[in-house]
Formats: sequence, C-alpha cells, structure tokens
Amino acid sequence: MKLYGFGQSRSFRCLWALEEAGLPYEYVNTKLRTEAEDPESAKHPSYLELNRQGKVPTLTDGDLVLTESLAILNYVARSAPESGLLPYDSMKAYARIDELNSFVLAELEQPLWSKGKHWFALPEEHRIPQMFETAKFEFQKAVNTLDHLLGDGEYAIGKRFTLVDIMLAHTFNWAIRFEFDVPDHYRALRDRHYERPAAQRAMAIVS
Ligand SMILES: N[C@@H](CCC(=O)N[C@@H](CS)C(=O)NCC(=O)O)C(=O)O
Repeated sequence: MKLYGFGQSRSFRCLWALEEAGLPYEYVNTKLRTEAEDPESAKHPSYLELNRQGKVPTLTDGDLVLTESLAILNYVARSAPESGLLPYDSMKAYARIDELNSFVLAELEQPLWSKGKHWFALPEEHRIPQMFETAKFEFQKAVNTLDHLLGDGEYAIGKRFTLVDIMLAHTFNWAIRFEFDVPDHYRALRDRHYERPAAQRAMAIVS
C-alpha cells in the first residue's frame, strides 16, 4: 500500500491506522498549496490522475485508489482484522461505528474545515472571515451533541480502541490546532489516544 499524505491533515488518520494495523506501507509526502510543477505537489498532473481534487489523503493498493480518509480507515481496518480497529462481533457495534464516523464527518469536522477554507484554503476573493464566529457556534453545538452520543468510557465503542477513536482524537487535535474551544474532557481524549505508540510513530513520520 502507498499512502499520500501531508502533515497532520486528514491523511494523518490513515497513517495512524496503518501504524495500528501493522501493515507494510510506503508514505509519500505530498505538498499542499505548492506550484503544480513541483513533482511532490498535490497539484502535479501525475497526482491529479490519482486524486482529481488535488487533496490528501490518497491510498493505493495495486489498482485500487481511495481518496476519502474514512474509506481508507475502513480498508486498512478490514485488511488487518486482528488489529481490532473494527470489531467483528456485533451488528450493534457496527451501527454505532457508522453513526459516530458519520457524525465526525458531517457535523464535528465541518466547522473546522469551514474555518480553514475561509482562513487559508479558498482563493482570497472567496474568503469571508466573518464566518469564523459561525464556525465556533456550530462546533460548540456539535460538541454538545457528541456528549449525548458518547458514553464516559475510555473508548468510543465498548472496551477497546477502534477507528472511531482515531477519527475523534484526530478531529479534536485539529480543533485545538485551529484554536476552537475544546472542553477538557475532549482534550483528555486527544491526549490519551495520541500517547499510543502507533500515534507517536505516525507523528514522528510527519514531524
Ligand atoms: N473528505 C476528504 C477531504 C480531504 C481534504 O479536504 N483534504 C485536505 C487536507 S485535510 C486537502 O487536501 N486540502 C487541499 C488544500 O487545502 O489545498 C477526506 O476526508 O479525505
């Protein structure tokens, strides 16, 4: 497998999962917001053939090309069932995993990405800095909802670490880096999971 990624962006979720899974892989550092002529750029024509939007992550495995972080997490987890990143014993656990992963993508990370787009990612003429307050409001709402969706256990699902924990910890780390108000219990969640050896190894790769 080959993972194309950049720093602590969403590709970090996939890098972390690969480290948890113990699968062999190659990491290809891919630069965002650089000139298309740069062979390492996400805008380079050879990369655009893999990922039409010029975004990270991209995972390739033989002729398979995946360009969505959650699909990559699921693929990695299913390629290494012994990792326990996806529990194979309960339909209800699957349903909860789907619910929480959907919530992270659709609700929790959206205000973060909205802020990022209007801060640095969109062409300047399309940026509206006034929406930072809206993003803050929406993030707060999502956090309050998450309090109802999650129990107070160490992990999101049952008694073990799963890919949902990667999604949550990475997204709260992103929120902290983007200066959102992250409550202490979610800062603790981030700290707890980032202390895992696999997360530390992934961090060393992107540092
Ligand atoms: N839905 C995609 C989103 C991918 C995405 O937007 N990636 C960002 C980095 S986190 C990116 O590559 N942006 C390109 C840019 O900012 O130029 C996923 O979850 O993988």
